Amino acid sequence: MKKEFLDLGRHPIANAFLKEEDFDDEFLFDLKVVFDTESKLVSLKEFVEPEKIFNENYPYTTSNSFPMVKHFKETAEMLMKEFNPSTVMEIGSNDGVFLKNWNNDYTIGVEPCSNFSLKTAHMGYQSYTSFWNTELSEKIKGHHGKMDLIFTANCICHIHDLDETFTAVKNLLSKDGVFVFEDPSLLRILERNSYDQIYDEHPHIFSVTSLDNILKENGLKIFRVDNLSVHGGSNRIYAKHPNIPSDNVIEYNVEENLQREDDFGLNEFKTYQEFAKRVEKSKNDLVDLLTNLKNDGKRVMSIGATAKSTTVFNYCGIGTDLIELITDTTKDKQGMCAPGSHIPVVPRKSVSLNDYDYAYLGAWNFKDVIVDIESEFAQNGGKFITHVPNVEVV
Ligand code: JHZ
Repeated sequence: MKKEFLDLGRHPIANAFLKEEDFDDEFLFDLKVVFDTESKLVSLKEFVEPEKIFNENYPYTTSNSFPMVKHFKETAEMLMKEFNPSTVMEIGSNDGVFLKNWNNDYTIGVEPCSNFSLKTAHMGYQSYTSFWNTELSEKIKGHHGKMDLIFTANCICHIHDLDETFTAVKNLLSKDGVFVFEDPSLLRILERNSYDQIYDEHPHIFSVTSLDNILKENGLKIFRVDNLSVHGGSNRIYAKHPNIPSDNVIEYNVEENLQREDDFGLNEFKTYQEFAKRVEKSKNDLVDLLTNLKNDGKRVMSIGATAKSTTVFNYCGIGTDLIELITDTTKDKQGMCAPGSHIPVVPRKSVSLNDYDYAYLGAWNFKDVIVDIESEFAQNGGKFITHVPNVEVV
């Protein structure tokens, strides 16, 4: 049974940056969140059609966030060392930041956004421009055989039909193969009040508990969980076929994660109702802070035109009256306006931060990196604002 606990109001597509002439046609939907009392899965109440989101105009590229480039290099090295796979496939390969660490003789990318699949094809990787499903897994099996490593990051939680997704993975995974995937952690979101991980691209938000339930139903078994700091706290799940006699060990960290989530209350509906109250407080605190700054004549801008900040600005009703502009390193976002709030997005180099008193961290997940890069702003008296875990000036 799915029970609603959070209503964030009307929202645009989080990465649909737009021009002024398109404001009137902007697509909006109800961003509400539900908890499934049986599987313990947290999902959006209303899903947005994937083709509306992931197409040749999709602007988010992993390569524009250099800490993520390092993360995926280290991840690939670790997987190569430990599993030494002869065949590798990545689902949601974006602009090839993970793929490029593997030999293109035996590595395949799957990506529905053709702007990216064309790029990885140019890099020499067999690239399928497609959403992930059983039909595609059959096609790949026919062409390349089964895969020893199926990797995917920040992608499985983007797919509506999880049964179909995991069945398709099982179909293509070799007998001793490993399925490794990373997504934001529901526990960390509730602990840190980072409600801005909720947007159209994330139809599900995973706990280890819900994944354990759903993977089991679909004939896959979790044998390891790594807790990661990326994207404000993610889990890397390792799964394989059950009953492989050669290696049947489930590591202690799986039970540890399940226990930690249970202790926090992730299996109880009231935990989510309490989270909803904290989300509302966060909104009120942020709006109060920005309004007071404005009334004091202070100037505020934002760093990182993130999908997350689309949620914050639209839920809190923040527009150019409270935040003048956003800087971002991604060319495809620059010169556009942020979805819903219509705050202009500009290249970092076009702005002198010293003209501003405060910088809101739209990319709070890169706080340490950004504060370090912008140390001159702080030395000149500039201050940073974040809402994670609490609204504060840092
Ligand atoms: P970042 C996206 O979410 C969407 P977003 C998606 N749904 C998802 O799950 C995660 O990524 C993986 C810029 N930047 O990573 C680059 C600077 O301007 O928090 C990016 O546009 N200066 C697929 O959008 C944005 O900020 C910097 O110094 O919430 C960061 O986006 C750095 C480091 C980044 O993901």
